Amino acid sequence: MAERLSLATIGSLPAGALRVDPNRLAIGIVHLGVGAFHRAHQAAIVDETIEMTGDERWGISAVTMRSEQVVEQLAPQDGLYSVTERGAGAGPIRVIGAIREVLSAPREPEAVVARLADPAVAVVTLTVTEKGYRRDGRTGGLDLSDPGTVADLGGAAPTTTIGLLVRGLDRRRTTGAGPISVVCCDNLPENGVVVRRLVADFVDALGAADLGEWIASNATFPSTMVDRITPATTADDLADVADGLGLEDRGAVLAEPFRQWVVEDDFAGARPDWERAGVQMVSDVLPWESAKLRLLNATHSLLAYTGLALGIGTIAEAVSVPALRRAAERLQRDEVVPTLIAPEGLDARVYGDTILERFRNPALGHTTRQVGSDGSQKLAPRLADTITGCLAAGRSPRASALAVAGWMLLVATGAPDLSDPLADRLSGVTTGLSTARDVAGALLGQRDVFPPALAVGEFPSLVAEAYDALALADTVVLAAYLDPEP
Ligand code: CS2
Repeated sequence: MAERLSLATIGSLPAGALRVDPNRLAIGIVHLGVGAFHRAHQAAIVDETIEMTGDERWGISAVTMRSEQVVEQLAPQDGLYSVTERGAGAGPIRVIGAIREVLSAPREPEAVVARLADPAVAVVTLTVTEKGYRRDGRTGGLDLSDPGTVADLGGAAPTTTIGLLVRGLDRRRTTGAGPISVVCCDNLPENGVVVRRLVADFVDALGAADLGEWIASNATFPSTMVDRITPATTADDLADVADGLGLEDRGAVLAEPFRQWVVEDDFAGARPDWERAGVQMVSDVLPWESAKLRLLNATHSLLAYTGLALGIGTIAEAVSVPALRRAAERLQRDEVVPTLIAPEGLDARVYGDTILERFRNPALGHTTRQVGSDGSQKLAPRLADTITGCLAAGRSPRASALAVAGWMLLVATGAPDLSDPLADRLSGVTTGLSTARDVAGALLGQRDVFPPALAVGEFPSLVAEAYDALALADTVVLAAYLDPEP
């Protein structure tokens, strides 16, 4: 068994794998939600920025919000881990030195609050996934009935993302730690606006007017679009990485070579000179976020759910089935592109094609099950604007309906390992319903999952039609559903 990667063993890394000196970095960023995506995206970009600029203020304090596994992976390695690119254009393996501390929010909330209030910290980034925000699906605001939020509001040691963040902001206020920028990196439209609102809801519920005022003048919430396909690391991947590195790396992540980060340039204090690592700093991120969510993530969900219905294991396999590829193209070209306000200079159709090309990357092994998780949280942000846009323009959103129907099929058949925070309640909603029409109506009527506009008019019958087609798990039937005889 190879020795483990850590500060003590960096001397035996392949030449050039570690590009920054971890020992020299101060902590200037707190990251909440240190999963594989953060490691492959923001942390890797910060590492590269430090390399390019020599600005050593921006080491990361990486906080896990739930899983202790991340601590076991990274703490014995002094925060070091590697990123391996897979697919055409892959660069050499890189060891990331930017993570300088690993904290566990459930175990040491006070240490996290103290770090959030560190005057040297000027940026907080977040990847806690859609469900980590504990929103009320009906209003988009904070779900004030969520037990974790209720406990945090009551003054318990904070366990929720927003509770923890607000505690940290309050500590900054009382200690005069200075301004801070809160940078959401989750796949939600206008993600900065969302987090600002959730923070405001929490502060309102506390009745803390002083804190609200302090936040309004000392904190900003830039929106961002983040993109890099990062499948969960497997045991085989770990063995490959150990071979390449000559050291065991239990925190290793694998990703496609492509990556993109578009950030609204609205910072309250200092920030890394991210431009130097290719980050796009812009005044309006919304068109970038919408294009990415509606073209990439929505198509991902469509391929995941139709793929799962056909028993297909990976996104790369799904996109090479002609009927599913047709569905993906139809979603992009006939439903998203005509209803999207694309960022200036971006040809949305070409962008869609490059996304499908990325999905075809056979080296990623990105599973349909991983992308299909948490559908109740993902579908509306990815598809609702496309569906309502098509309906308003007299277009029939057949491919969008297929994505929704694919998720419903999983819910209604009680797919045993479907990971979704609402799985139990939603499969209960469909118990005893015998027709696709009933299932579609019952699930589209869930106000915390879908907006009301999807439960009326043509859409429920389209979803029912898609559901029946998909339930047969026959690509000929699917093709006929997508392109019905006039
Ligand atoms: C995927 C995303 O799992 C999912 O829901 O659609 O994680 C996707 O891979 C990333 O957003 C790509 O940037």
